[in-house]
Order: sequence, then C-alpha cells, then structure tokens
Amino acid sequence: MNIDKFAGAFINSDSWLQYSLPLLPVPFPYAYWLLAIARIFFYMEDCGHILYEKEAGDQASVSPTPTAELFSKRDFTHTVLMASVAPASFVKEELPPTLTSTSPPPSIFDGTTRLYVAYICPYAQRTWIARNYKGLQDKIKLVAIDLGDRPTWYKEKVYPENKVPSLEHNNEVKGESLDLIKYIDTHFEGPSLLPDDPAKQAFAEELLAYSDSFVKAIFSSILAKGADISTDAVAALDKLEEYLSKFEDGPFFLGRDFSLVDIAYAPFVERFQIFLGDLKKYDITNGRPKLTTWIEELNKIEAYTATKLEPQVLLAYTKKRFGLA
Ligand SMILES: N[C@@H](CCC(=O)N[C@@H](CS)C(=O)NCC(=O)O)C(=O)O
Repeated sequence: MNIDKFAGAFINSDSWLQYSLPLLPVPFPYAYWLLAIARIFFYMEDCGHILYEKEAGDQASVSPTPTAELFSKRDFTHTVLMASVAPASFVKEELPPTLTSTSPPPSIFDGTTRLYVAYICPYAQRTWIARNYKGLQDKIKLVAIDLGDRPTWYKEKVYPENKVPSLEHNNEVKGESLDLIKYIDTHFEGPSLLPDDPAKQAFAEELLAYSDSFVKAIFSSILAKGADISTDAVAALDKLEEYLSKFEDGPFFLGRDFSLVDIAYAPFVERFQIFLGDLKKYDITNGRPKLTTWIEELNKIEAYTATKLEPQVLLAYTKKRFGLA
C-alpha cells in the first residue's frame, strides 16, 4: 500500500472537513491524522506478529532447535515464549532392555553419547526427562542398568561412583542428576530449560538447592513407622505450594515455561503422591490447588509421561527395598 497516497487522502478529506464544517475546532484534523497514523502502525504491527508467530510455529514443528535466531530478530516476549516453551516434537521410542551382570558392556568411548539410567530411579528420571524434552532421543542413547544386579563393567569402566545417572559425552563421564540436567540443557540443542529472566534464574537456583531437603523431609516421613505424615513433610509440601505461587504467568515453578526446576521435582512428587497416599492415606493435592494444577500440567508433557512407571511398580519396589508394610 502506498502510505503517502493513503495519508494524502486523509489530509484531503480533513481539509474538506475543515472547510465544509467551519464549526468544528481547528485541531480536529490533526487529531484525526494522528489517529490514522496510529491505526496504520497497529495494523502493520499486527501483520508482523502474525508472520512472526507463524515462523516460530514452523520452526518449532520442523526442528527441535530453540529459535536462537528468533531471539535475536525481535524482542516480542509473547512470541519468544511461544517458541521457547514448546517441547521438541516428541518421538516415541522403544526402550532398550535393562543390562545385568551378565550383559556385555557397550563400546564405551566410541564417540556415542550415552545416558546410563535405571528406569526405577528418580534421579536418573530427571536426566531422562531433560533429554526427551529437548528432543535428543537420537543424540543421547539410553543405557539401562539393573541396580539389583549391576554389571561390574559399569563401576570399573564407566562410572566409579557406581550410581545412576551418568552421562558419557566427549570421552568423559559425568554424574549427579542436578548437574547433568544443567549440562544437557547447555551442551545440546533443543528448547531451553531456563528462562532468560535473571529473577527467574535466581529463583531456579534456590529451588534446585532446596530439592534435596524437600526429598529428605518427605522420604523420612514415608520411612517412619506410624500412620501419620510428619509435620516436617506437611511443611515441605506447603513450601512447594508457596513456591508454585511465586509467578502468576503459568503453572510451572518458573511460571509459564517448563524448566529444570519442574524436572528436578517431578519424579519425586510423582512417587510421594503414590507412597503417601498408600502408606499414610494422605492426599498431597488436598488444599493445594497450585500443586494440583502443576501435576495435571506435567501429565500433559509426553517427554515426562514417557518416563513414568506404573504406580504399583514404584510402590511394590519401594516397599520391598525399604521393608515397608
Ligand atoms: N546424588 C545423586 C544420587 C543418585 C543415586 O543415588 N542413584 C541411585 C539410584 S536411584 C543409585 O545409583 N544407587 C546405587 C548405589 O547407591 O549404590 C544424583 O543426584 O544423581
């Protein structure tokens, strides 16, 4: 559209209006003109938005790469959130069999990136969710270990700490689930698992640091004899509800975007809901609307649901392992 012509038409019509309606106040044509410019501006802005969101959508559906390019193009918070929040398109996979003491080792340090997990382990589950959410099923190969019948080569050749998870990458093996989810987020492609906002990043660090105390508080209550949940465990769950109330822009710990913090807590909350429900007849969602919604939203994320075991399996394993009634 020829804006000059368009504006000219306005000026002309305003001049006409000015001459033919002498009773109107003199500034009227200028106000009218300003309004016209504003309308053109908003119209163009809108077109930009639509086009931009389409680009973001297209990118998200064809490539798991988070749209670093989009970030540099323009700072449209709304659009950037749409692009960064979307998980990489989830590819269902057949899970590899669990390796036992009689299984031969994989060809370690052959350049393949391997994530060693046990399907039952909540710490390993954290890293598995991060890997899935970023769409790295082809880039990071899962290797499942039987913790009850561990292959000796795992400790000797892979990870001397002999725990899961561990990650074999670039000829090195690293451990510790909280370090690994950060490592996976920063060293691989896929949607970012930490927002750019420094306030949210600082809050993420606080929540990640608190996760061990949270797990301890609840788990000791689960292991304790007696039918009632401890006051420490109730306080820890209340604290989670409070943390989930911090940002209003979404159901997750950091607001709208699913993040490392949700990943750190999800496997444990999943188990605590089952164990406390069964052993202490305690519903963790009762009176905790934010926690209720958070669990519902988590269960819409395939990268997470693909890592879940049947509640009965988790319950039976834990009861047996800790000799619980
Ligand atoms: N702090 C570690 C804990 C990992 C951990 O304790 N994993 C358990 C399985 S859920 C394990 O490998 N246990 C074997 C052992 O302790 O021998 C992390 O966050 O990765």
